[in-house]
Amino acid sequence: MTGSFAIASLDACEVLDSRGRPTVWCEVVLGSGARAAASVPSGASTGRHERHELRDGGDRYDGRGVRRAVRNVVDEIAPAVLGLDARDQEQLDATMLDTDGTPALERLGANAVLSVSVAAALASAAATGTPLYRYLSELRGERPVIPMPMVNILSGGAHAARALDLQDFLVVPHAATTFSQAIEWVAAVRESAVLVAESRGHHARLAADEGGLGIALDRNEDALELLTDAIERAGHEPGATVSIAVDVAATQLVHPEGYELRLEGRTLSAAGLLDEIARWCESYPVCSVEDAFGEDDWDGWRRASVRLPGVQLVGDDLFATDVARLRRATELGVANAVLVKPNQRGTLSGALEVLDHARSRGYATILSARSGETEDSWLADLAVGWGSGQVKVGSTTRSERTAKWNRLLVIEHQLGPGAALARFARPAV
Ligand code: 2PG
Ligand code: MG
Repeated sequence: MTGSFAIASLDACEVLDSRGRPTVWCEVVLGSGARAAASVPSGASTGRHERHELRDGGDRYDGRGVRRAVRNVVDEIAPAVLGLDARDQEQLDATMLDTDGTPALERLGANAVLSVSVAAALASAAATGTPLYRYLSELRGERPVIPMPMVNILSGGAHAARALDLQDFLVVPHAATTFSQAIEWVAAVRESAVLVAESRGHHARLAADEGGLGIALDRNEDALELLTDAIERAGHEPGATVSIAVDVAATQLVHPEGYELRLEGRTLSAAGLLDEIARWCESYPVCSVEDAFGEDDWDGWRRASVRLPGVQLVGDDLFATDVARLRRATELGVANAVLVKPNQRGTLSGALEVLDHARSRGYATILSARSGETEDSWLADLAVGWGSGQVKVGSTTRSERTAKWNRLLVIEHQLGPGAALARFARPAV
């Protein structure tokens, strides 16, 4: 039996992500002949604490080639993992970490390691004749649950040539009772956002890296106002059925004197930024704020956690999908939700460890794509199989985004009337 699940061969090559930059594709073949492939994503607003993404340097693709990472899969990882039982994800991932030998996967590259980690899980699922989401939920002995989507409508920051300082203005359709209804609501809000923006004289047809609208507004707050109006125009009561989530991505705003809002020509102290965010949360239907402070501003984070107890406070760069950083936060009472990005960590077992730790401490979990993605949809299966509760994939346009939403729509269809959509729970005050 083990023989048929034993890793028989690995193959890898360089493919392109949605920004036209190289990324790693890997195929795993098992003893039974079952095979599966996965390609890995890449961020733009990457945190300092993420595992290392190995790039070639040199002239090709402005130094962004991944031929070394590809070679590492074939020359270094393959000899170490051939013969291992692909169902034993922890052993496979631990073997790759050992083979690398550095804390941040600097030698082999987190991109190389993750491609094998994911393709092996997909191959194991294929060998058992089950889709990945079901394979993972059965391993956990839990029912598959469809995550509540958090969907990008307006983009700024590193994803939209800094049209706005804040990176993502998203919506959470929390009163939806099915996933398909949730997506339908969100798509209507996006359409409304275009109409509202155009009625105010803005050009609103340019899509940013994640498919969100890139609109040149005068103030960051104008995006909150526009989004609130768009929710209303789409037939919803802002805050009652659909609310706003913001990813400040504040690590990108860090300035020697605090946090710089370049669009508005002002620099705020950490206390000033917190006042501003608190005011936004009072004036607009904001239910979730991600990376309100920089990745190492533990004091700012602590103050925000005291001041905004009823808001979902999500750590992305702060945690970098690292369990030690999450543990520190849970001990200090910092944040109440964690963004889980498998490529920040480099392995599926590492990402699942963060998810489980967060859950055990009552933190919400949001499985997240990156701004550079491929047409792969394994993230959708992870979100359902691991029961992450929420998922963040970008906008409802661009194929690398719709690949994930469409996969979730198909999973919901296949689960039939029993398909459960996770509820968005506001943090208890
Ligand atoms: C984020 C992600 C996705 P990036 O900051 O949450 O929106 O962006 O992949 O560029 O880090
Ligand atoms: Mg983020």
